[in-house]
Amino acid sequence: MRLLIGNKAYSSWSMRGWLACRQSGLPFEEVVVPLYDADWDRRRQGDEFAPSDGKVPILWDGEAVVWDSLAIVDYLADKVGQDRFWPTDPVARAMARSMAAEMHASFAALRRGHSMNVRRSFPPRPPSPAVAADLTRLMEVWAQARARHGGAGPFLFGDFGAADIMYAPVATRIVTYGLPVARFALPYIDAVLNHPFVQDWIAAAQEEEWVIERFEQPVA
Ligand SMILES: N[C@@H](CCC(=O)N[C@@H](CS)C(=O)NCC(=O)O)C(=O)O
Repeated sequence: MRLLIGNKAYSSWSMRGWLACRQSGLPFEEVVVPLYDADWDRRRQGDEFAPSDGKVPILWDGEAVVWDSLAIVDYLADKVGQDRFWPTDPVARAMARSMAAEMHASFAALRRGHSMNVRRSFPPRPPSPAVAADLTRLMEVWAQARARHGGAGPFLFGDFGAADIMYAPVATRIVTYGLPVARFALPYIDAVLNHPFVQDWIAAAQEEEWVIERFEQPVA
């Protein structure tokens, strides 16, 4: 398998696709392309991007091409077994799938206002009302997953899985921007940031030389 991703410092959707590949346990080759550089528009017209929407991550597996983080999770779960990605209990699995879908579709203010930057931390500032509303919703879903299905493990559904993969770049943003979260969330964020796959991603990001200025600014 070959995974095309953007800068590890900034590309949150790439991080999800890459974590999913690591979670699959399958070998894969990663190809990191610098987002939004002078070649970006030309590169995304090329064969390695077809037939995607010109965004990363994109997973190639023989003839199969999968161009969306959540679709990559689905594809890999089909390939290696759903239980590696989702809780086995159907009630917990229903919630995990819903939470992954909600992350994929929502939290727009939080995502747009606070770009991922796993290399930086900025002095905390009070969040805008829209970001505060996203954080309230985030705490609701995290609290429910932890309380109802967290069990003995530190992750949303006990063991590390697809829901944690989808929320991992939110955990890094909370730290980067010092966003206010409920106390119960702190050990969860810690567990995500200390997960070996997440640690590998962040370590590789430190080695990147590309800098995109607009992602290096604290929130206005
Ligand atoms: N829905 C896609 C979103 C992918 C996405 O927006 N990727 C960003 C990088 S994090 C990208 O490639 N942006 C390039 C562009 O918009 O030109 C997914 O979940 O994979």
